[in-house]
Amino acid sequence: MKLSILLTALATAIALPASAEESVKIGVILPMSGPFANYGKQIENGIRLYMKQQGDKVAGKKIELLLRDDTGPAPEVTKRHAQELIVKDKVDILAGFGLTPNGLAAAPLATEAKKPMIIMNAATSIITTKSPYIARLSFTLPQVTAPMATWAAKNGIRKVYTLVSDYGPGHDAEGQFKKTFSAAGGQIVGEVRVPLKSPDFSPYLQRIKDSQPEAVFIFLPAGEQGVAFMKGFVERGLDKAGIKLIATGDVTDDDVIEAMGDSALGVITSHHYSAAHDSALNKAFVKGYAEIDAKMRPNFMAVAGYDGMAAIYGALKKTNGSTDGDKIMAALKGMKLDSPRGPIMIDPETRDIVQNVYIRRVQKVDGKLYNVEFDKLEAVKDPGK
Ligand code: VNL
Repeated sequence: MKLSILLTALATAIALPASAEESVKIGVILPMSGPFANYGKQIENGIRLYMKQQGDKVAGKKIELLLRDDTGPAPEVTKRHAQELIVKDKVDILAGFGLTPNGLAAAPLATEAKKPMIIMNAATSIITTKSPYIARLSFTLPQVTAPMATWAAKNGIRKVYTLVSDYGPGHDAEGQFKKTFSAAGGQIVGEVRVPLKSPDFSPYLQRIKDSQPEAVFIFLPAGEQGVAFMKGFVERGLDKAGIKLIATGDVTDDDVIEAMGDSALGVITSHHYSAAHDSALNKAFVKGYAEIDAKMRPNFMAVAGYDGMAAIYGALKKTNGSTDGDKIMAALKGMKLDSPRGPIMIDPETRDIVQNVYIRRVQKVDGKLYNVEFDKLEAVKDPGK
């Protein structure tokens, strides 16, 4: 009798650690060094904030993050990390992907291994079509560009020059702007694509000024490039020449807007997230974020990291902890979440995000620069599909 009790106790003692160690491994690939390092950090902070608020256990399993640095636009580095995470580390889910070329590079591996792949930034429309295991919790360039083109046409702007970064998201932005703006009666008076790596804006700015458009529409990947463009725009007197600057919110993103200084005041952009978004959920998000990282203000990438985790947690709850790729994808399709940016949904057909897009103006709030939302389009799907 005593022995059997002892044996039972012993068995329980042995079994417990084993079941407690059952985990869901998430391989997160992000730019943690190089020119986009801040953005990897933004996404990582968003992920960590969600886990801090919700705990690191879902459906009885422990969530384990394996973070890898892709160093910036480097598809071959991403591919190597994805391969190792799948084969060696045996991750259940891939996540992250700040840049389009990196997201595209990992897509075939997700398909082959049947691993869900949660996109937390990369925003070229086509990405979600590259694997049935991809779901996107960030945005697409056509999704945020079309509202900007519509707003411009409605507000009396007739002649626009476009300048975009010469890769996937830039091509998407240029194409969608042209399409929507022309359909609304606007005219494209010039267009230029600038290199993804360290563009020098001076010659382009001069050409734009000479062609006297009413506005210039730009897409540049979030970061230093927007700051450089804005500086040149003012230095070369394009603002004084009466040329308006309109853009997707990548350019005036919360991470760099303060570095732009007053030259950014009045710039109109369209995007899905601003740290100034007026909702209780966002106020809690911004406050929680400051406790994770006091040096940074959360931007659109932070919110995508946060929502990406919310989607993963939600899916695991629905599958009762099963990490089967097909079951997770089925759970993600049609999922609705309340995000700090507003209501979001994963389109069951495309696995891409459906969300509000806001029109914002750069203004000072308590002495700091913010994108203040003043108009919105509700439940916008990616028009690029
Ligand atoms: C991408 C799109 C990158 C938007 C960005 O910043 C951005 C991308 C780094 O898909 O590569 O603002």
